[in-house]
Amino acid sequence: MDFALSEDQLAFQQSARDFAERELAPLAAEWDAESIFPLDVIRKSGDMGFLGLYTPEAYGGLGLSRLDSAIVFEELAAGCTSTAAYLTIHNMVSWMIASFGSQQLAEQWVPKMVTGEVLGSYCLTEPGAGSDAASLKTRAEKKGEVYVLNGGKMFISGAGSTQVLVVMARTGGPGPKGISAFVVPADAPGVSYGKKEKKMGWNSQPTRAITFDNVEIPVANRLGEEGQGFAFAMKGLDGGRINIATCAVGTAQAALNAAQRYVQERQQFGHPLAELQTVQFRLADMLTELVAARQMVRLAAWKLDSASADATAYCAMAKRLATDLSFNIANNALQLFGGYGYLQDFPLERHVRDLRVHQILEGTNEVMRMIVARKLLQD
Ligand code: FAD
Ligand code: 2MC
Repeated sequence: MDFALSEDQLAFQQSARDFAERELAPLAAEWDAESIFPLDVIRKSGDMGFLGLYTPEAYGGLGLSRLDSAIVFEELAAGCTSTAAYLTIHNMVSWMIASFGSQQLAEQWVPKMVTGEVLGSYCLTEPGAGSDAASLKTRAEKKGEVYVLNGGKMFISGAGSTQVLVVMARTGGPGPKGISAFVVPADAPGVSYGKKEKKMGWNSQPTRAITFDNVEIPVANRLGEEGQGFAFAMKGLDGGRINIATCAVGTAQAALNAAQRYVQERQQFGHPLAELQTVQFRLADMLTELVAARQMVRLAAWKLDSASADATAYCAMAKRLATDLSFNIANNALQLFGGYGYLQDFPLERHVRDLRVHQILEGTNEVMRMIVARKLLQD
């Protein structure tokens, strides 16, 4: 067993770190404050391969492993959590179309997604179906050569600014087996968007509800067979949860780096804060938990890469652990900054606001515990 990163992994990590320092970190506060979705920078990230990290090479992606991709996303998140997190969702969508769509459908959409000409959104959640995703009600009725979509989605990341939607909709009876997945052009007649939600964090990407009113899409836009959509959605989320977890770790690292510097500069009671053992102990715990979170994420990514039978449970464990620990690390870093941590002049309050939602989306941390406990009790 070798825990060291390979030369290739170190090179990916360095190029992602350089991109994050050059293109993301300097503008992250402004994007947050003004709710700017930085389309130009997102498209530029396509030149680096970041829009198709684990998308198959056949469609222009880099075809990296989940582990390699996690290393890259962690670095990007240290620059801007919210933008990096959107990149992960886009990667998940392009991977789903490439993996589960017909060759023709994949050729139609995926190469354009890898360059950034087309950006994607993942549409599972509905107003009445969040954690209980299999209860979703959006319907797709087959009428000849088309499906007619009716219903609504809630909380869709990127919505209104993306060009392609992967939509989970009901083609059959109740429950997960009645769900199919479709590729829907975001500007198809009958697709409409709600207001841009005002959020606590993740402000550099829009979040909107979507309504489908008699939206006609070709049968050829279905991913796989009828009834496979829920399993596809969950397979997408296995990797998505690693991504959300690794973005949390990257953000926690950025917060810890800031705190480490600050306590050595800030003087109170005649000496730097770093000389206080209570501060040292806090930093030691933050670093220990950060390393534990990162290793858990990498283990889960490796499980997914190895198609291990318990990969889903490991992805859930990693998402739960890393997002909880990372939120606490960022919150502790804010505490070490005292009142300054609460000011928008420093990045700590943004890190805390951005990380909070990592405990909620791509499955709440309660749902993660449910997945882990089911696996534990079934074995
Ligand atoms: P609910 O399911 O109503 O849960 C409310 C509370 O009850 C939670 O604490 C939950 O953990 C708890 N709970 C529910 N059931 C149980 C149970 N059985 N046991 C214990 N506790 C339980 N969705 C998409 O499809 N695509 C996106 O791009 C997307 N982006 C998002 C972006 C943002 C900023 C946000 C906030 C959400 C996004 N979501 C997206 C939706 C997100 O995945 C859901 O919010 C999440 O899955 C929870 O669903 P809910 O909000 O309906 O909460
Ligand atoms: N991979 C492959 N198949 C899977 C799977 C996975 N990871 N998870 C479930 N399935 C299959 C499962 O095997 C079963 O099929 P079968 O009966 O043939 O074995 C089927 O799907 C139904 O699974 P469950 O019986 O586990 O379904 P249940 O309704 O009990 O709920 C649960 C499963 C709670 C885990 C799921 O609804 C869930 O993940 N909820 C959270 C929703 C969520 O994560 N939303 C995120 C939205 S995206 C987002 O937030 C973004 C920011 C993009």
